[in-house]
Amino acid sequence: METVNKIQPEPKLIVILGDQLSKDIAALRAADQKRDIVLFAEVMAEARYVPHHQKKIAFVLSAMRHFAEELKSLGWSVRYVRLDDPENTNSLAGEIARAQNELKIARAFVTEPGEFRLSQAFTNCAGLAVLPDDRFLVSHQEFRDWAEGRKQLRMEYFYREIRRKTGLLMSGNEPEGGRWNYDSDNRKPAIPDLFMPQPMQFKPDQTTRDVLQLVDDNFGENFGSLHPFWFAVTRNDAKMALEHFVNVALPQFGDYQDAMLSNEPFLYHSVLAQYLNTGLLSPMEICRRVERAYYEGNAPLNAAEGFIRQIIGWREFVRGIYWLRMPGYTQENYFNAKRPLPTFYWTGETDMACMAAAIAQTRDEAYAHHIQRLMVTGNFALLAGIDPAEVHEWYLAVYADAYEWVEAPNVIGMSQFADGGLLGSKPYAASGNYINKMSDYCATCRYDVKEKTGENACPFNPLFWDFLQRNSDNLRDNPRLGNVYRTWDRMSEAKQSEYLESAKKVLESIN
Ligand code: FAD
Ligand code: DLZ
Ligand code: SF4
Repeated sequence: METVNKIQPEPKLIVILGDQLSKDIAALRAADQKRDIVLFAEVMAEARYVPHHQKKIAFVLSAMRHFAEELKSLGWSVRYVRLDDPENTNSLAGEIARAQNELKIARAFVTEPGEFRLSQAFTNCAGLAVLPDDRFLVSHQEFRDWAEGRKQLRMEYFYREIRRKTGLLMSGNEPEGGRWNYDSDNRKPAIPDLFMPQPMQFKPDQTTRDVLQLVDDNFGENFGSLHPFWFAVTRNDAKMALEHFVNVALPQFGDYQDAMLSNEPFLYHSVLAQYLNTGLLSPMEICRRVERAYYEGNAPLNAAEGFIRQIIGWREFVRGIYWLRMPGYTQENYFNAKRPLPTFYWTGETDMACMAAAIAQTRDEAYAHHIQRLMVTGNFALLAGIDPAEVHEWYLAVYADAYEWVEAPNVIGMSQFADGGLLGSKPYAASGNYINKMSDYCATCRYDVKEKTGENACPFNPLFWDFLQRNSDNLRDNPRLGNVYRTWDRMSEAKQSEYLESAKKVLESIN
């Protein structure tokens, strides 16, 4: 009898990064469970490329360990390299090469990394194939095609296309309720409420406690409080956090989306971005759940639409911008702003009550919601002329949800206008009046928000005018700023000098 010598395909190495913790990730779908080896590596290069908040490192490493255990329990062969492994080469490229070498595996597969620096590093890895990351709704090519030939890129038009593509909150070809965007209904200041919802909190298990010890030992000097640590670190718990958000906070999410309140770091926000960005949750499952809440009568349309827009609109849009403009995007500096980041961004020691509150909760929770990031810490940096590269590094370091693909366009583009208006039609610059309208911070502040100049004036007030003056060449012709420049032009010279003098004193004091 003739024997047939079947050639067995060689095993592959399947690389899973710390923000790819999903069973549906492309590299795992390309794997053969019976033959291939899945690699996870905790490495110093990833823990140190910016001085991450302690909670962020703990979250990522614990979620990696839990996901690796889950895969093992499902029958996968897993090679898990811990941070304190004496053989650890401490870079992802190094660990891929070491695994290939030790396991005698030539071919490796990874899903495309979210950050440009890592995607560059992987181009030099022998035998490594990079698969597209299809956790997003829009591919790089689709975004490039959409952007091609447009003078300005505006999220709103992009968003409408994704609504049509996904069918989310659509009634046939029309948006549910007849309008695409209910943002104008979403600007109420919040009212203190004894029953304010809080995000769901989880008790650390033994795996998380081990990681907390590791983080304390290795990164104890980093910014941020490690304890209490309450993030979900598994998909099951993250799903519970989603369910909790939909039930307790979503109905008010729309109305109070832009509000800020002392001692209420989360308000009606979902606090899901860290789960979404690491793959514990997927964008469509979150959006479908929120859409269902609307159709079942458990959330108003302005909340459901506002929330879904953030995910299928802003989140996809900023990712498109990042890959369209990298490399180079993180160095853009339209206003040529040069001032170093003030130390109080790290210590929180400032008399400005809004800044102190946003920084303190960033330190405690590795979290601040969008309006705090944009209109408090971001606005101050913009007005004060802080070097956008330093601002970018700070944001990348301090939030549990921070990855460059989403952080950089929000900071360089939206918040600092350092890309000269690619992402936004005008800078998000505001005086103290905006913060006073949307928060209760000013009531307890050492500064007076109604004072325009002088020692007791809210620093945002003179800085606002100083910013517009300093950057007049770049901004005066912006049609959306016509009114503010006309107001400035109508001021007496004495008043103008008072503003500029006052701003100078503020800037001297922050140095
Ligand atoms: P919610 O307010 O509940 O919003 C729901 C979801 O929508 C978020 O979880 C997030 O996935 C998405 N989303 C909302 N706004 C945006 C946006 N502008 N861009 C992209 N996605 C958005 N988001 C990050 O995920 N990582 C970052 O590093 C990051 N850095 C930012 C820096 C600045 C200066 C600014 C202005 C915004 C930044 N954002 C970032 C966007 C936004 O502030 C956060 O996504 C949000 O605060 C996370 O909290 P949440 O989950 O409670 O969001
Ligand atoms: C954020 C992070 C940290 C702190 N540590 C690791 C790690 O040790 N190993 C790993 O694979 N990923 C880690 N990550 C996530 C990566 O930085 C992330 O995959 C890249 O920034 C690409 O988005
Ligand atoms: Fe912030 Fe100015 Fe209000 Fe103080 S007065 S909390 S500095 S906006």
